[in-house]
Amino acid sequence: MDASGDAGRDASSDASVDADVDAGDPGSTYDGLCSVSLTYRATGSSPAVHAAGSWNDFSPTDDELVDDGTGSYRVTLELAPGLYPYKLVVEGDGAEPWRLDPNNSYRAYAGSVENSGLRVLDCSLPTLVVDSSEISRPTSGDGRLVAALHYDRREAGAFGELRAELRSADPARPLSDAEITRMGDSLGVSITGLADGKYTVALTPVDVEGTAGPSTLLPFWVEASTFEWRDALIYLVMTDRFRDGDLTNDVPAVGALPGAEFEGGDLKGVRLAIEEGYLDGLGVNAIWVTPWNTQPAGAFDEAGGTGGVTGYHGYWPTEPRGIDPRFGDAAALTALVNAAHAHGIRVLMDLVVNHVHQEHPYFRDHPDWFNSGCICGTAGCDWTERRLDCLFRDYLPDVNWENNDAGEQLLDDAEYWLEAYDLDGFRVDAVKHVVDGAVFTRACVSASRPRARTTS
Ligand SMILES: [Ca+2]
Ligand SMILES: [Ca+2]
Repeated sequence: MDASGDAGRDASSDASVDADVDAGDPGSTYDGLCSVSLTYRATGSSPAVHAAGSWNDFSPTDDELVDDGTGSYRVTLELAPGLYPYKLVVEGDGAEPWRLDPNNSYRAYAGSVENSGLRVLDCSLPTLVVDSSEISRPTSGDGRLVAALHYDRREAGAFGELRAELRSADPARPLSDAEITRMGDSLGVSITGLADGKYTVALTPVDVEGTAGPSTLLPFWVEASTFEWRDALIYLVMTDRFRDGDLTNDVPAVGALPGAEFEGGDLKGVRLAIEEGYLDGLGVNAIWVTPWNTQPAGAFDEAGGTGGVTGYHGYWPTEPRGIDPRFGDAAALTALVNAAHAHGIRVLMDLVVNHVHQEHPYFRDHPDWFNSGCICGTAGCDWTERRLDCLFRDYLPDVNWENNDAGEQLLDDAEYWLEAYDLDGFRVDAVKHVVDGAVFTRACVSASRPRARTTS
């Protein structure tokens, strides 16, 4: 997924399921429920349309979407913040009545049934909505961001303080008074004179009662020519085998098969190569880095049963948000990303979402988040027929993406990595084995919920 451009477009297409602005008296009347609207567009017929979801026990008659006379149907619901699987029940146009909401790409499951996912945000928190944003670079050294936003208070108090900062490879700095224009609930951002590189404007609204809302992030690049992912030259970096930049984190062999030990390559080695110009010298403008997640200490049987393999490749995560010390640490990853950005190189994280290693806390604490399928490729367990629930190995529990709690947690973790390390996107591992790849990708993008992202 693209961490910037596509996410912004997808978020806006989901506007129909965002909580509505409530014109009532804010704060004092908040009852724990937030209004949220569903819309449906009918063409060529006038069906009866209802919303059937977990909030009404999937009743096909309780919540009717009303036609405004032009074929635009709408219902406004009052729901507690959370995620609700639902379908639209459209009767009278000749097609199967129960259907996914064509206006909403997000998915949630009820049992093993795929549904649309209605995400109701916490409307007691103040939020900012991005109305527009534009990047320009009239000359080298004068990159500019101009953005317009507005304060959306819903059940929060009136607009109080605004926290605004510019993040880049340099230490973050607050935006100056000259860079922010406030008029009522409207907000303008105008930054000029930026050198080439990657930046993120982070805006956090605080209401008059002192409650801070979610930060709105505007990541953007200032660069001489517009970057297009479809034209990118992406280099796959196998970190452990690329370059050993830090001898102090090397570990002794654990008795694995030849070629299956950790060999010492690390994040620092990748950074050094970038700083020397090795990658941009090849014309590379994006790197896909094998997973840096914490891996098990020892070796585990490989598929042929002839010996052990370590997690040198990185695809056996044992922690949701940890970096393996054999690859480096948080400072090493931050330094790598900063160096890449300084060389005009995007960084893709290799996101492992199909499975975890059996030592992972999610498997220990939430066994219900995992499939109890067969081992892929064994008798009666075809790699394709059982692609969704088979286990690669018996020590690699397979995540059940039909469990909404599991899916939401893995998406939260993905978002954490993206924001904590200013990454530019993901390469999603083993997509074939995770519900529908397209659905997952859309869900991942849509998950960039209140922290709206725009522009690239
Ligand atoms: Ca090393
Ligand atoms: Ca799977």
